[in-house]
Amino acid sequence: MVLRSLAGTLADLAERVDRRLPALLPSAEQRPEPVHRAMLYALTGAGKRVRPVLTLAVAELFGARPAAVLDLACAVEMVHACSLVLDDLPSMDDASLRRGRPTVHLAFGESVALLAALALLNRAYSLVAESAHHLSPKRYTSEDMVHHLAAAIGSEGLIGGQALDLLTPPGDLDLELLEYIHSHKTGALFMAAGELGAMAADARRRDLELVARFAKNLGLAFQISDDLLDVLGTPETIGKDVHQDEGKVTFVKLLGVGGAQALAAELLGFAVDSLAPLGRKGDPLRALAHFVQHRTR
Ligand code: GRG
Repeated sequence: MVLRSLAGTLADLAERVDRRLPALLPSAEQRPEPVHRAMLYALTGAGKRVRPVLTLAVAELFGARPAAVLDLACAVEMVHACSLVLDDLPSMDDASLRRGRPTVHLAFGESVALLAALALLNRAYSLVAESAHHLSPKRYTSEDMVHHLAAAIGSEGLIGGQALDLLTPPGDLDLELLEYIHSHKTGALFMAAGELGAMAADARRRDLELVARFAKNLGLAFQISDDLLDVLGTPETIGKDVHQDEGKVTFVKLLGVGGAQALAAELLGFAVDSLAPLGRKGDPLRALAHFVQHRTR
């Protein structure tokens, strides 16, 4: 019952993000129309909004009002949307379906997809800078927040994880390297989402570390469940191509379905354990971990 009402709270936060996102983009009628339309297309549709919900839930936990942090959370979703557009390109995952619709490069062409992805990333940075300026937390500067995001996305973060995912010969991949790849490719943005929420709410440094630990384990578990859905899901349920990972080394390949499920559960256990100092205040984050454990899309 409690979990059900918390799930409702998370769904409300996701809806707020959904409603706000289009308003943060230039009008699709404005030049260059194809790029603006592609940005909107990439950002909307049936996304789960897990990362911005994490930002909002963390910020609220440390005393910020969701309305004050909404644009910051939307910036996190813009970075994620950018990464999906790039990841789907023929030179990367070569995917045809995303959120139940043709991928951005199939709908708008490859050059427009690239430009739209870069424009989303730029918009995200300007929103983080503006939000940080308006929120002006005492413990963190705007530069801290912008640098934090930049480091999470850069070659030692998300881009680094993606690069190794694409470039490592399958024979060289063991569990340690796979964990490195996914904790960067997926975990780094989860960490930044949580940490930016905590910084926006002026959380203490030790709370920032707690959030980072939670989000890192949540992000890695989320990626493992993504690998599992690639094997166990259908295009209708998950809204994207399945068996995309067939030629790749994944957690499911290395550990089997049962082993990957057990590892995801263990990581979510670590994530939830790290919330202990928060007591019941941490319940929305526990509900998020529960969502990741049981997600079917
Ligand atoms: C410069 C931001 C940037 C990226 C360049 C392409 C790239 C480097 C990185 C790809 C990172 C990536 C797409 C990782 C996969 C993470 C993942 C599990 C995606 C699926 O996320 P969901 O399930 O998707 O949250 P929805 O559609 O629900 O938002």
